[in-house]
Amino acid sequence: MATLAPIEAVKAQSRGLRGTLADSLTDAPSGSLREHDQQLLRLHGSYQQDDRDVREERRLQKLEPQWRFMVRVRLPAGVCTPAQWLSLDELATGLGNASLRLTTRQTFQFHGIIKHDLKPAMQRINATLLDTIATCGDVNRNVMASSNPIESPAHAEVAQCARRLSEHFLPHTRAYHEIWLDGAKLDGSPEVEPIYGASYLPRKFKAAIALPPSNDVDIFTQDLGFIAILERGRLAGFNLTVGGGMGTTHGDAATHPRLAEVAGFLPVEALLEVAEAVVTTQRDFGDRTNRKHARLKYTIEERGLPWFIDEVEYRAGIKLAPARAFHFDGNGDRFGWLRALDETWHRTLRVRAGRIADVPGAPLLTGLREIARIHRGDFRLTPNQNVTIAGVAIDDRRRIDSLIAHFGLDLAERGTPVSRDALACVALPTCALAMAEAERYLPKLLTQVDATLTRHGLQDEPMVLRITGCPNGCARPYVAEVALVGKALGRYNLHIGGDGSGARLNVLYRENIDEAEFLREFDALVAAWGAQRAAGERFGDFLWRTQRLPLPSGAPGAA
Ligand code: SRM
Ligand code: SF4
Repeated sequence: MATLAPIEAVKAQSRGLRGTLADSLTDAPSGSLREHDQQLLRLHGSYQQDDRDVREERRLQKLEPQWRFMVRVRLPAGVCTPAQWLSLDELATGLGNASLRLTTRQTFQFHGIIKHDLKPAMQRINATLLDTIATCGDVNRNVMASSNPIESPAHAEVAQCARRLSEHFLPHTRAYHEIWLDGAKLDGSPEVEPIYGASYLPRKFKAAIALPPSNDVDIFTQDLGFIAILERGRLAGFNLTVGGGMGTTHGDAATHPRLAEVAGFLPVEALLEVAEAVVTTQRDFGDRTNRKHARLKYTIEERGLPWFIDEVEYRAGIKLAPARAFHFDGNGDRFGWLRALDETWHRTLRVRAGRIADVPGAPLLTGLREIARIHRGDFRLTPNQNVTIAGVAIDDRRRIDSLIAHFGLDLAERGTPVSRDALACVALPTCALAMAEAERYLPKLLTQVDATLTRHGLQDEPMVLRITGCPNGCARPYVAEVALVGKALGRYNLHIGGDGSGARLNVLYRENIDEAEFLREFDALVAAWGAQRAAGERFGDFLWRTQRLPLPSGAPGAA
């Protein structure tokens, strides 16, 4: 019989995620935590990292790596108040690396926190009525929901459903309160985890709710998804989607990205029961022996969707109805001022690669701070690493506009469609798994991509471009029309052929290419697109129609 992955024992023996974290935090003089505690820390919402830019230099100097901590906030549906924004900004400036990083799952990350400041950082986040519980690790992560309130009258209901899901799947252990908030210490056996059990889930687990026509949450990339179905403007229920995931490993054919499948329709009242049935089925049947094979997508792939649906229906005590019709028209954000049905206004600002910092000529952190000082609505972080200034009264628009202009926050309006929609994961220097640059390379890459599109007169056409520093897929690259996936420093795999709404996987087109090779390939493809496209045809659709990409087996026209 295959043996359990080592982390299974760490979780099971952690006494409800306590481990020796409290002691590790005060261990002197290292800036690191003990090894097992580093793994447990993730379930509390933080990662131990080191600054890879100085790793080699410090090794040569015989110094320990420059240990720093990343902290991720739990923010269901990405909604926060201006007061919370200001507190998080203060925390980033005081204890972090003076930047707020908006993630592809609609929340904030802090980078660069030293061990000594980790507990104060957690306490300050809690003082803003937010927390970081279960934002990393083998649990249900931050629950996403379509971000733009103008799209539908059901937006508030959907955001509320995301909050309910997030709360429902919070671990029951009081370890977080004990360790970070000086809550009363456990006396006796650890708390029972009614949903997760002592070993939590076999792997990370991700849930989202999409509100058509927007697929900004990339619903088909999620383990568990709910596509909101409206009847006469009211939320009638959801189509359930299961088994999506992006992560893969270069050279390991047993791993691959996968699109979720639509399993059926459920009424709103059954949301928690069905979600819990999906989670507990994965808890009981997910592969705990091989971390690369432990996501729900593999459980479903191997046992089949009919088996999975039977199991979920049995556990939830309901029968799913046939899925209802739905339509997505894109997975990007909508920019500029838009009026919602309640007469409030919303403006989405482009934040390149989600990084909010003050850099010469672009004081984003200061600009958004000034907006937060006067804003009376809320902020919505989008799944595309952008931020919406939401719920603005008509009379406040002028003041906000003048701050946007003053601080140069109108990147969306100044950029091309491809630069507005592009995503990049964090990668170097903080991500331990990065093989190549992503966030730091994005500005240069976009300049070159824009130049290519302009050369062929296509600069005003939309195109979903994403880049990641490794194949794990944190910017959901495998549903982009063009994606660069890091292989080594300066080298990427080129994937092409997504459909612009997150409903089709792209295809590996060239392996391990450098910038010059990418630009050559891209130029040739764009030239053909410009010359032969049907009216309004998107880049990805053109590539499929004209079979310019290696067709996956089973696709129409494939060998
Ligand atoms: Fe991710 C691991 C950053 C969204 C798939 N991801 C990591 C770590 C923690 C690296 C590590 O394990 O040491 C990265 C930290 C970098 C840093 O310095 O901050 C990291 N992931 C991110 C973020 C910040 C990317 C971003 O630029 O916004 C996103 C944080 C989301 C959040 O707020 O929770 C982020 N990661 C995603 C997504 C997209 C999504 O969830 O919608 C994916 C693909 C979807 C999926 O999970 O299938 C994703 N991250 C991974 C994987 C591959 C998982 C797999 O099934 O193989 C890893 C590695 C792992 O788990 O072993 C990973
Ligand atoms: Fe790091 Fe890879 Fe995720 Fe990028 S895709 S943040 S390099 S794990």
